[in-house]
Amino acid sequence: ESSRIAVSIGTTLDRFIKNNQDQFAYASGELSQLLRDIALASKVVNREVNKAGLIDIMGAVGSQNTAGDDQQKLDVLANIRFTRALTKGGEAGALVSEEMDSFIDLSNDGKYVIAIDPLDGSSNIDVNVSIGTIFSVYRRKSPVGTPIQEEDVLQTGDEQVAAGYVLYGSSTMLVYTTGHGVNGFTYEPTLGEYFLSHPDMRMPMDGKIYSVNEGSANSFSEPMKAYLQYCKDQRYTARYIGSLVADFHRNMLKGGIYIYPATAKDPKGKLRLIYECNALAFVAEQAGGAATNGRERILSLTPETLHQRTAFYVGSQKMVEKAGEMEEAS
Ligand code: AHM
Ligand code: MG
Repeated sequence: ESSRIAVSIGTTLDRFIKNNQDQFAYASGELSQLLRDIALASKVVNREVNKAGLIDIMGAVGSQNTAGDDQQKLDVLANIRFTRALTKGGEAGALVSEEMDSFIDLSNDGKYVIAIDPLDGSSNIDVNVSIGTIFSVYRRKSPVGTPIQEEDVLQTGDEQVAAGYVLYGSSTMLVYTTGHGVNGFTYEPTLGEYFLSHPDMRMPMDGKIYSVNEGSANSFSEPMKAYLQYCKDQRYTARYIGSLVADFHRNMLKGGIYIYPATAKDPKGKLRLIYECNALAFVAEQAGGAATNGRERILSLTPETLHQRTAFYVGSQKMVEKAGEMEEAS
């Protein structure tokens, strides 16, 4: 516990990052700058998200992203904002994004690799429901100044040096970890600052909320169906926004489990390991929660491709364990 980050309330994100910089494994200041860049881009995206209902930036632009989903204009904008913010500083050597087929090699001396879903939950944009940004930071493995290799962009989640998310909700929040616990910051729009609002976040060990798209239940595995029945027998509460960051965040605060299992449509699960699951798995574990693919820890999985999908079970430790036990027993 002594390795936990030092916190004091009334602290801006900038000050917090500065105060805790020496906790980072490689305290060169570059990781701090990356976190500041992400925070700044999220403020710009937040502004666009808030304006989305007012001006005509909504709707598909006619392109599809790699996963074949309709790409909304706001997704494109968010991708541009984050890409710009992360390429300018020189700290990032490569970028992986949900919105881009392959990774970007920034051919610079950047020591870090960033994986990002700039705007997740895109089906919720048009209907004014919460959406989020998810990010992971890795150290690059190949020497700086040489071309980015697969080993740089296909790292296991355990190798993340920082990860987090931004939730564009009733308030905008930035939640992140550098491997020393999890801290949450709430955006004050009139001041344009994030303030530490949720120091040292802990996910309840157990909970009573389950978040699954039960409309697909007919195509779930037998153990998964059995787990859903178990949730009902326990009289758990069903909550599903369909926006991963928002569902995750609620369950982190209240105790619960989010599951996106294998389905007939997505036999390997829908969510992407590198830029959706790993970051939330890191945050969950750092907050005392757990994340698996039903059987194995998400953070121990070795990705084979950039846009690889995985089944995702994340949330309160006891709930993730229970769902896993039922899976194992099958
Ligand atoms: P996206 O990356 O295309 O936005 O899809 C990811 C989203 C998650 O935010 C959410 O948890 C899930 O897809 C919902 O999927 P479904 O509509 O199949 O329940
Ligand atoms: Mg996504």
